Amino acid sequence: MGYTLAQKIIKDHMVGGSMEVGKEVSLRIDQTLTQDSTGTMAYLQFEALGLPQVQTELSVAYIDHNMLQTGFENADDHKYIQTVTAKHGIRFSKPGNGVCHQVHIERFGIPGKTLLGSDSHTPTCGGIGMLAIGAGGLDVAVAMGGGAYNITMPQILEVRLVGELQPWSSAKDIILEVLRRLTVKGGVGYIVEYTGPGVKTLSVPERATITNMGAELGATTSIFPSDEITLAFMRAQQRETDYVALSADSDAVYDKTIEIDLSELRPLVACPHSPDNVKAVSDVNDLKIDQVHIGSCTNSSLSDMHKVADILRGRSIAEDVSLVIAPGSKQVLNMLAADGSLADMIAAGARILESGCGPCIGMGQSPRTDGISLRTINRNFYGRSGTKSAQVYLVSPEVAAVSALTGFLTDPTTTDIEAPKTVVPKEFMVNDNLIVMPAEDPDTVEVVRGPNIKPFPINTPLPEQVSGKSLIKVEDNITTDHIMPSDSKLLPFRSNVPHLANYCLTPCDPDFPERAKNEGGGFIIAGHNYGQGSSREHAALAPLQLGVKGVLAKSFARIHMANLINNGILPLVFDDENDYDKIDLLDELVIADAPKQVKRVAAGEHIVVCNKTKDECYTMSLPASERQLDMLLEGGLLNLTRKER
Ligand code: MIC
Ligand code: SF4
Repeated sequence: MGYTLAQKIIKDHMVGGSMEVGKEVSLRIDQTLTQDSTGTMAYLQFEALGLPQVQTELSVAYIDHNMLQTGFENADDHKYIQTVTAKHGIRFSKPGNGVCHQVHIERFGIPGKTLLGSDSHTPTCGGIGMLAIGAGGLDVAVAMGGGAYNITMPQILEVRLVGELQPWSSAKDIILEVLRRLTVKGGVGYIVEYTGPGVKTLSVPERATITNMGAELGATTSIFPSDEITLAFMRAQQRETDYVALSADSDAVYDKTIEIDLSELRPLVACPHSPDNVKAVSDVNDLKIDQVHIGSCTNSSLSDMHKVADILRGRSIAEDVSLVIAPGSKQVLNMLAADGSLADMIAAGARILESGCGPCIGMGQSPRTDGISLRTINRNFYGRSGTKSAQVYLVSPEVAAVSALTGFLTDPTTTDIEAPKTVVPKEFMVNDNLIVMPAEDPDTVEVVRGPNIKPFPINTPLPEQVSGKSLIKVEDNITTDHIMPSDSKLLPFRSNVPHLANYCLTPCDPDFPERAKNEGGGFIIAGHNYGQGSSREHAALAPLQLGVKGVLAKSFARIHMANLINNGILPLVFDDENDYDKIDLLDELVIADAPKQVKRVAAGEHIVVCNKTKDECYTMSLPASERQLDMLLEGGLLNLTRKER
């Protein structure tokens, strides 16, 4: 029996564990990336681990999220990251160089290698056949130090593409169709592999849009084969020597297969407030819009921008619409400037933003009260734009640009505008002058720490009895944007957990932080897919700061569950989902003999949580590997790693 592409890369990088589905497998990590909003914490943790130089083949630190310098905080973090990376052998991508995933695929990604990134959209590099996985900052810190990254061996979901996209349909519509069919939890426990004759019709930037937004499925990662189209892209980036041809064996076996006929896809839109709330644009037509944002790591490549420029050329945006465009990287922006496309965008009325995440993470351009914003980004979670009452719709760059002209969400097939084609240039403009190489003499580098960098909470070993009240009860699909909101006011405090903790879970319940403090900590009660979305470790660190000891949920999202365990917080899953209904706010919960119970999980036993208020007990599973159980016993990965030294 042959291997799928992902299985081949896993096999090549396996340093321990087993490739049996559901078992833990340890992977050697070739490359890492961090971005600034998770990176500051990742480097503080790297320092706390006492590691000298990075052990990876390549590690890059990007500045792309915290780009609004409305006070000293962000600039201080930039300086800290620049100096700490210089000292430890990491390349530094300066602010202005672009969004981490866009730059990484342009300049660094290599087919067949492993990439671990402290950002959930790291799978973007799966577009060139890399096994690229998003993780919490601490996992990335350990990988930088040469440690393995452990995953639960996923099943492989094949998405077989046939046919060819029709004019006005886009790569974005392919991934929106996958989301429509599978939902935001449909990818949990899977790697998504794209196969079939339709693959050859898609360029690298199109493939990258699809693997990028695979994060919204909850998948471990997504991957395309590496073929002559990949080669042409890498040659155009002057990186031909990094190319390796890769594909699945012809007799590979997939755990599940879905087929998409590209020729049947029509322009799609994800409606508020979830990326899987997908409809045909023609079914929502005529929605009046206030704002259009084109950019983000999903749709900011040069070919996306060229399509937008083609649509805007010689036309003018609607009176009531604000159009903001953020090209994904300096390379993209520079080439748009050189070939005149930027002038076309400006002439049409676009507001050009610097190359970074910007509005995607609420760093500026928040819509008006009750505003309708059309965005090419990947997440339309509640409140993420920075305006709670805003409604964000996710679309392709083509639909976004046409709608900016009409002032309404518009199905472009109904207009007389000519559909633009996806063209990847034969040669990209290569100029890496915003990538700073690490210091040749690290000992001379002084790491500069601004006053906003505060000590982060570290848990203590698991006590004999874990007890506390139920502090909040939330529904299904709670995102990390609910747990630890991030906008222009909060993002500057990513290195100040005590401050951030005051906003923890406030979109669900404004009183939660205060209650948690007054009660001396306790438990969070949650529905399915708790913690979907971002890799931000702050969604575990802020609850830890507030004394949260465990989360009792119907199910968890992958990265968030790992982050909870890394920080010594118990993620427990109801054996009987009806027990969720039995727990009320402020019920008193107790896990007796906690260390003994946790140790017995390795032998297949479940954890008993007793509700003293109701005088009843619930059995719960603790979906953790043996190593993760050790972490929980020690109070987190940092404590365990230090102990093992
Ligand atoms: C996001 O898109 O939600 C982010 C902001 O890039 C996050 C990282 C973070 O919270 O800093 C992610 O995707 O992991
Ligand atoms: Fe940045 Fe948005 Fe991409 Fe996250 S999803 S990395 S915030 S552009």
